[in-house]
Amino acid sequence: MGSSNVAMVCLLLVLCMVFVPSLATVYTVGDTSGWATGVDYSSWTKGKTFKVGDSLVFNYPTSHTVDEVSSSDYNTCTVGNSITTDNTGATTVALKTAGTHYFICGVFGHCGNGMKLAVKVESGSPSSSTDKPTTTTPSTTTTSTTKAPVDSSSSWSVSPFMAVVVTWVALFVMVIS
Ligand SMILES: [Cu+2]
Repeated sequence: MGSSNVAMVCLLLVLCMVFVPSLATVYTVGDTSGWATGVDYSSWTKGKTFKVGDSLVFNYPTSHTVDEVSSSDYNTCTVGNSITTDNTGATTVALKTAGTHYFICGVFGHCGNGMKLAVKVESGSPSSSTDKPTTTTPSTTTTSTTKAPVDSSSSWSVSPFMAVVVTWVALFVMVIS
């Protein structure tokens, strides 16, 4: 019985390791519509809870940009004062600080046609402190670019699969011990 208890403890530890990183959510802005004119991003954010450690993925043709701006520039659709800007077509923005973050397209007229996104980020950390100690700099957000568009479901589909594999391995260990 002693060895099966050890196996059970190992199982629980590994399950924790598998599930904890998946609590940080990757949101694909606009889902299949992506980052484009004519999309209502205020209804896209409705019902979603954004937390520090989550990230946003913007997918768009390179005729658009992703600019983080101040609340006043967001409200007035003022381009040219952006805090960060990117136009690679696939922009990942890590939400590192609580508060509301504002994004618009920097192409004149596009913000007025709907390309404006306000995301209210809650401080309730997705227990990101327990995984990799990512010595976070106190900057607002960092903009990194990824070549391949990241699917919003990717962070959720991998971990449960790993959990199933790990569970079977642990059960196997318990049976043979
Ligand atoms: Cu645009």
